[in-house]
Amino acid sequence: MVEFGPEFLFGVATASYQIEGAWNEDGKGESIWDRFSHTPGKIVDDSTGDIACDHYHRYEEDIKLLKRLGVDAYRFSISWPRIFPEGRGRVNEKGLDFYRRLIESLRENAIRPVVTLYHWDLPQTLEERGGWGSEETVEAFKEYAHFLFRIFREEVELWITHNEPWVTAFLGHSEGRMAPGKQDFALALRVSKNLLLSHAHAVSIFREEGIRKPIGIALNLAPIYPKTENDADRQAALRFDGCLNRWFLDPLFRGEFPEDMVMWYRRKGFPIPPFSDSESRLLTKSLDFLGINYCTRYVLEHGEDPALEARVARVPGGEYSSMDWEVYPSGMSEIVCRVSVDYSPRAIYITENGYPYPDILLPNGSVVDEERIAYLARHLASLHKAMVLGCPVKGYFVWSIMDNFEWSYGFSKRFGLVYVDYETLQRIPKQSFFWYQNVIRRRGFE
Ligand code: IFM
Repeated sequence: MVEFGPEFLFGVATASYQIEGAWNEDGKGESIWDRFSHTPGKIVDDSTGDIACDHYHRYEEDIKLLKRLGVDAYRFSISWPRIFPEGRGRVNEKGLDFYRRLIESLRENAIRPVVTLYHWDLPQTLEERGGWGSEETVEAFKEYAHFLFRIFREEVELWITHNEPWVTAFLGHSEGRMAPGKQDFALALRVSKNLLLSHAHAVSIFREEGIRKPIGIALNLAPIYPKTENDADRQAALRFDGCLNRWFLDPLFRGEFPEDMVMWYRRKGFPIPPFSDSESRLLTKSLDFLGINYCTRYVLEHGEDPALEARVARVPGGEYSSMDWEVYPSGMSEIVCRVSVDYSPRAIYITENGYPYPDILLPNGSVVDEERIAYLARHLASLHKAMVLGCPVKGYFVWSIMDNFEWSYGFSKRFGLVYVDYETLQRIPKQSFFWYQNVIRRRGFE
C-alpha cells in the first residue's frame, strides 16, 4: 500500500488563461497570451483562449466537480489583467469580484485555495513598456501582489508567486514558443533575474503584512542525464541542469547564480550582473516551501545552439507521451531527493504532475484513460519513496482537473481528469477522475 497521511494535501491545478475564457469581459485588459494567440501562426491548431473552458462563467459547476473529486486543495492562478487591466493603477472591481466568489465558494466547500499570482498572462500594456525585461514590471508585480495579499490574506492556504519562471524567461524570450514570443537570449537572462527579484520583493511585502500562511514559488525541475559518457555530452548535461534547475534553485537557496553558468554565459557574450547583498538576503529568506512541477526527465547531448551548446536527445526504446516527453516516474523521487539534499527546503509540494493523451469520448459517454492512471500511480509511488527517505513533501497536485488550452499546442493536448467537449463545453469525468477520487478517499492506493 502506498499511503499518504491525513495531513497530506491532495489537489489539482489549473491556470487562468488556460481555463477561464471571457478574455475581454467585465473590464478585463488584454494579456500577452491574448495577443500571442490572436497572432496567426503562433498556436498549432489556430485556437485561442478566448473561451477556453469558459470557467469564468462555469466556476460553480467546476467547484462541484472538485467537491465530487474530494480534493483537499485547488491550485489556480489569478489573471493579472483581470484585476489591473492596464497592469497597474486602476482596479477592475468586477474581475476582483470573480476571484472573491471563487475563493469564497471553495472555502464553503472545504477546498483550500492555493493561488498562483503569475502563470504567464502579463498585461499587454506592461509588455509594451518592456515586459519582464524591464524593472517597471518588477515594480508593477510588487503592487499587484501587495494588493492581492491585502485582499485575501489568510483566505488563501498557500501562496505561489510565479509558475515556472524558466518557461517565462527562456521559452517566452529566447525560444519564442510562448508569449511574448521573443528570441533574444540576453533578454531571457535579464527576464529570469527580474522574475526572481519580483518574487523576492513580493515575499518581503508578504512578510511585512504579517500574513500567517506559507508562500513559495513553483519551478519546473527535472533530473538531467548525459546521452553518453563522453565529455561533450556530460558538459552539455551539466549546462542544461545549470540553466533549467540550478539557475533558479541557487539564487533562491544560496542567494547567487551558479558560478559555472555565470562564467559560461559571460564567455558566450551574455554577461549577467550578480545580485546585490540585499537582494541575496531577500532571496534566501523567500521560501516557506518549494513547489516542484515534474513531468519528465531530460537526456542531453552536445548541440550547436549558440547559448548552451546542448540538445535534448531521445532515449532509444524510451516511453514517450504525446508531448514527446519521456515517461520517467523514478525522476519524481530523484528530483525531490536531490533538491532535499542539495538545498534543504522547509517543505515541498508537487505543484504539477500530469499526462497528455489524445483521450476519446466513447459512444457510451465514458473516457477510458488507463495510460493516465498508470502514469499518475507510478509517479505517486515514486513520490512516496522520496517521502519514506525523509524528503519533506506535503502535497501533490495533478495537472489538471480538466482538459484545457495547452499554450502553443492549443486544444490538441488533453491533460485533464475531466474531459471537456469544446463544442458544448460539457465536462465528462474520465476514468482517471474516479481513480484519483479513490486515492484521495483512501489517502493512498495498493
Ligand atoms: O499546461 C502546462 C502548465 O501551464 C504549466 N506546466 C506544464 C503544463 C503542461 O504542459
